Amino acid sequence: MATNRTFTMLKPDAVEKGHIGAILEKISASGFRIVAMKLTQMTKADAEEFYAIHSERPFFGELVEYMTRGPIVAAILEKENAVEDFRTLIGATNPADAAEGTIRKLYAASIGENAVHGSDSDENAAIEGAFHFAGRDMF
Ligand code: IDP
Ligand code: MG
Repeated sequence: MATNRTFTMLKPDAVEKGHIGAILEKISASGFRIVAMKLTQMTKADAEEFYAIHSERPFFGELVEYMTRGPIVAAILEKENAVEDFRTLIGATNPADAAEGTIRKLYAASIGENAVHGSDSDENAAIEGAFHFAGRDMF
């Protein structure tokens, strides 16, 4: 079922570089409403669970290290067709392949440190949102 919601994280590199404001501005200007949002830091166990689907990939250790090294901004966003439209807004996983004007093209350094997460399905958007937020923190 389409929920019109997606889940995002502004990853540690984006926060370290001071890009929170610019990225949130772009998200708002693209028509997404913020349903929930917080500055938080994932533990190793959190990152291993969140990215469990990638646990057999060669970059898994590097990914967990990166995602836990500093605070992130976690948020749930609402818009018609949210999952697909947000993936379009962030661009390809590798910023070298990302379209002009996308968040990853503008703010990501590499395929590993790529500034922002976006859910890849409605089902995962719901799972990932619930991983970070309780119902009482969603508006
Ligand atoms: P996505 O974030 O665009 O959905 P996924 O393939 O789901 O991309 O990978 C999850 C995250 O793992 C990426 O956003 C990136 O941070 C990291 N990652 C993916 N591929 C590589 C790689 O080849 N080397 C290092 N890190 C990677
Ligand atoms: Mg993914």
